[in-house]
Order: sequence, then C-alpha cells, then structure tokens
Amino acid sequence: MKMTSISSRGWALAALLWAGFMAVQSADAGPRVAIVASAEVATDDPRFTDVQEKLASTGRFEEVAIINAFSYTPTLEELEEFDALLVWSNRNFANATLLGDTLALYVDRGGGVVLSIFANTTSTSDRFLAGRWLDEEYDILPVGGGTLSSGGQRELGTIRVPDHPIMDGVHRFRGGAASFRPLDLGLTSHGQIIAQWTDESTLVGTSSRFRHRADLGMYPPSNAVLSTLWDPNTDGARLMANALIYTARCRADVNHDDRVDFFDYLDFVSEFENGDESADFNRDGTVDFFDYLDFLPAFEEGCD
Ligand SMILES: [Ca+2]
Ligand SMILES: [Ca+2]
Repeated sequence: MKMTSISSRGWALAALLWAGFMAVQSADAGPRVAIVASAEVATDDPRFTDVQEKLASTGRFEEVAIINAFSYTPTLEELEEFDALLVWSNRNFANATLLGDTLALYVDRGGGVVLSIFANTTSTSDRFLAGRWLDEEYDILPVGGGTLSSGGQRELGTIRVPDHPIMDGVHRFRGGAASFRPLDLGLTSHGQIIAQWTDESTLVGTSSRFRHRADLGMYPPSNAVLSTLWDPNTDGARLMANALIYTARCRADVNHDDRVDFFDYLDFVSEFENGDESADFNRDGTVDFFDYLDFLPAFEEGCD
C-alpha cells in the first residue's frame, strides 16, 4: 500500500493558508439583515426587491433577506437569524400587534430595527407597529404624525450631527417628486435628530433610550420602481445601509447590556460548553471550535 505523506513544512503551509482563508472569511462577513415590510402583496414585487438590490449593492452585508410582513408575522427566533431589520409599510401588516410585540423583544435582545415611511408616519391602524412597540414607546418619530409629499422634490438639508456614523459618506439625497417625509417635525421623548430634509422634516433620527434603533424619514423604494421616488444616483442606499449597520446587533455582547466585557466571555464559554445554538458564532449550523475562533477577535474588537 502506498502511503501519502505530507512534510511538516507542508502542514505548516496548509495551516497558514487555512488561517488566512478564515481571516478573509471573517473580514468579508458583514451583518446579516432582513427587510421586514408590508411593502406589497407579492414578495417578488419591485417594492421589495428594489430595496433588497440597493442594500446588497453596497457590498456591506453577508445577506439581505426579505420577510413579507403583509402576509406573515415572523417569530423572534426567525428574526434572531439577523443582526438588523429594515421595517416599513405600504399596506397593512398581517398582525401589527404581534409584530410590534416581537420587534420590541428583538430590540431588547440587542437586534437593530430601522423604521421607515410609512410605518413611522401613517395614522392608518395596522400600518404602524402596535403592541409593546407602541405601548412602551419604541418609536422615534411620533406615531401617526402624518406624511408629506407635496411641494415638489426635497433633498438632504442640514446634517445636525455631521460625524454620526449614519451620515458617513452620505453627501447627496434627492427624494424625487413625491419626497415622502414626516409631516410632524417633533420626535418622541427619547428621539434625537441626526439629519433633516431641506424643509426641516426629519430624515434621520436615533434614540437616547434604545441603542439599536434608528428612524428614516424616507420611503425605501427608489425611482427604479416609480418615477416620483428617490433618485438612486444619490446616496439613499448608503443611508439605509449605514442605518442598518449602526443599529446592528453587536454579536460579542452576549448578555445584551450594550457593553463587551468579561461577563460576555464567560457567557459565551458557558453556551459553547453546553453546545447551545446561541454559541454557533459563525452561523454554520454546528457549534465547534471554529465558533470559538471567530468569537475571540469579535470579543477583542468590542463594540462602539
Ligand atoms: Ca455585554
Ligand atoms: Ca458554527
């Protein structure tokens, strides 16, 4: 029998290549995000797929999924596959109360939610989030404040917090002839204005209470869907992607207290030893040593 032998140098080289491959894999893997919208009846409608394509084209996400909240209300377990969600409505949600309850829990557990028009401006019940979301004021724009679309095109106006990560690389935004934007200039008690439209409507808001929340005062589909919508030659895709990345789950914050410290390490090791699904850090369906290897650099890097 002929034995195949590999020299020790060969093994060393293989190990080096493997380490390099894993490093590249980790570096390339951005957050996993999902559109959770009642955008239209059919999931392949351009009101869903245009936004999916725009987000994917930024190259900053490992995955951009579509969950059709017109026909279906996802469970917390399903949502926890993702680090951040872009939520909006153009039709009724299948169950605005159940979705509001679930999204509040998702935020409590460190997941990011970016809420966008019309879900954050409409006064039509079943098109804004109800349940715990409404009762415990997870909103940034005031509920039912109304939507403005008159007066012709509006653009990105004053950036009130210029160094905010959501505004990174966002220099131009043109809303198209409709320029859907919030009518009410106010925010909820914990809302913070980051950027405005030229007429001072809120374009971007964050929260002093919820680290993993942001609101966009824009309607996500672009003029590839309808000529009166936002102009994709401007930075709308970048703006939506930045908001998702800003709110996204910090995966090394295992105990969801918005800090990365030794307690997270202890929790991870405990989950790892128990073989818990939550210790599947590289999300390949099994808990093994590669999860530990991926957790370590994320833990060392920490979170903002
Ligand atoms: Ca923590
Ligand atoms: Ca794994």
